[in-house]
This record gives sequence, C-alpha cells and structure tokens, in this order.
Amino acid sequence: MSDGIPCLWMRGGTSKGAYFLASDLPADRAEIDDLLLRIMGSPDARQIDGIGGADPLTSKVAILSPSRRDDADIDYLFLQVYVDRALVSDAQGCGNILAGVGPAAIERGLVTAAGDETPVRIHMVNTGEVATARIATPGGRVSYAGEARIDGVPGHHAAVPLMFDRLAGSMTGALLPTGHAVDEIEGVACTLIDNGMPCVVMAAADFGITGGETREELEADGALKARVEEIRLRAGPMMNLGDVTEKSVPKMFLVSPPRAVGAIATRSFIPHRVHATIGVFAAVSVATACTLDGSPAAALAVLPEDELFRIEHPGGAAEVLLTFAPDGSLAKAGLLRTARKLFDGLVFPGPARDA
Ligand code: NQM
Repeated sequence: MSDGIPCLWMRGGTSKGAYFLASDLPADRAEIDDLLLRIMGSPDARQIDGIGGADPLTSKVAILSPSRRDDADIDYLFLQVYVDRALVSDAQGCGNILAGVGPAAIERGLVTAAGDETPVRIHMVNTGEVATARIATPGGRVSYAGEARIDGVPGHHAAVPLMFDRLAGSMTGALLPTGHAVDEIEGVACTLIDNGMPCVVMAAADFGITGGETREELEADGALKARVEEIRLRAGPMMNLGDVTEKSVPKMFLVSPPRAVGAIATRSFIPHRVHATIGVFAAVSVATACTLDGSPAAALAVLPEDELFRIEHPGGAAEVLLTFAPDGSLAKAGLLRTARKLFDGLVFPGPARDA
C-alpha cells in the first residue's frame, strides 16, 4: 500500500467522497476500515493528516465492484468515515454519494458507455435496493458538463437523474415500522418513516423554533440538540434499529411550513451535525411523510399539484419525484443530482494508528 491506492475523489450531489474499486482494497472489512481511517485522517476534528473534509458530508467513501445480480451492473457499498471518532459505518446508505457511482463505474471500466446516455443499475449493498442512474456519455466518455443545477452546489453540471423502485422499509422492514403514521415520544408527535432512510419527522414548532434557523444556529443550541437526541434514542428501537447510540440513523427532521414554492421546509440532524442541505433518501422519506394523514409533516405541507415535491433545506430545495399507483400506493421515487470528478490519482494512507 506504500505505492498508493487508486482513488477517485468526487462530488456526488451535495456531498464529497473517495471512490475505490473493491479490487484495489483488502478483502477483510476490518482492514478496509483501518485503511480508510488512515486515508481520511480520522479521528481528528480537522482530518489534517488525510483527505477527509472535516465534515460528515465530506468524509464519505464508495466501494464499487461488478454486481452478480441480474438486475444490477454495479455493487455500491457506502461507508461513512466518522471525523472525530475511529469509526467507519455501513449502517446507512447515501444517495448523494450514489450520484457519483455511475460516472465512477464508467471511468473505471466497470460499465461500458452506450450512446449519448448510459443507464447504470446500481445495487446499494447497504440496504439491498437497486437504483438506476442515467449518465451523460457523449462520444463514449463521461461528460460532467451540462445545464442542470441543484441547490447547495454552485454552477451547472450534467444531470444525473436517479430513479428508485422500492425503497420502503430499506433498513427497518416497513415504510412505517411502528405501523402508525404518528407516534408520540417525549410528548412530541413524530412520524417514524423509512422510504430509503430511517427518519423521524417532527414539527419545528414543538421545539420552540421556527424551522428557518441556520445550520450554525441549530448546532449552537445545546438544549435543542439534547432533546432531539433523547427522542432519537427512544425512536431507534421502535424502528427496529436496536440501540442507536453508536449509529448514524435515524435522521432527525424538524419541519415547518414552506418559505418559498416548496412543499415543506426542513432542518435535519444527521444525527449530531446539522445537514447543510438534505440527504437524498431522507428527502424521499420526508416527501412521503407529507402525504400521510396525521403526520406532523402533512399538517404543514403544501402538496404539489404535480408529482414534484420541492423539499426546502438550508441551502435551497431538493426536488423529489413521487409517483403513485392507481391504488394510492407509492410506485416510484426519483431525484435529480449532479456529480463531478475532482481528482483521479493515488492516495497514500497515513501510518498505522497507535493501539
Ligand atoms: O439521505 C447525509 C448526504 C447524506 C445522506 C447523511 C444521503 C441520503 O447528504 O441519501 O445522501 O444523512 O448522513 O450525503
């Protein structure tokens, strides 16, 4: 490993991470975790001796391999490398980093470009679901240039539409793991929902805030963070996630009426830092909560006339497409992202950490 490990450093949606081929990494998971901590520079609040960006949103890893499944081209394992703890977790997926998986798979020759646009079917190993990403490949090469823009990312880039068939119960076994659209925890009405990401959706007003606060203001509010965490620890076992003390799920959402043309405004704890924008699967889960009678989200939401739910977040809004079957059940979900190759090279892990 002293010769370096091939690594693509990419922006996926509103996150950033290191993309590896599984064949370039050790087979053993404990060895991978140790290597990734040394590559990203964790544990250290500044990740100064590694390539991590000192924020959970820029300390992410995708590991790619050819899929053996008939319905997928690529297997994508997502790993969250904690910034200030020696912890690497596969206990959640990531739809933002997912946006870079199709381009990375084509760049690395795992998928052959086919025409101006190449569909890549991605098996998300963390949850078992399959996503289809459509990648711009004019002339047989990935193009990152285009006219699509997503809030939270400056400029315009090639569109990476992501479509999902079945996300319900991705980690908890059911869309509503408790069987209810609303449960009361510590006196707060909560929707415990999993449409791709386990989330707890609550009204910001129940916490005495407007829901329009900045990331910094929310992170500085120790009493608020403690109350949200107390509810999260109670919600985890109710959502079949067990003890979530050491887990990055469920994500905690404080929602309020939309400020602009959106369906609802959100602020999310993921779970200890506040998201600068919003997670992809989390946005799908919150959009779904907006459609559930009794949910605190439904009470505040302005439902769109078409199927495009604009979920407002601190950096603007994410557009979630939800399509429903004639019986009212959710048929498909989708989201537009962009991605960009930032750096392609060899990464050199730091020295073995002291025992
Ligand atoms: O919910 C951050 C991100 C995410 C996850 C997090 C994500 C998703 O924005 O699909 O994308 O919630 O930890 O990268």
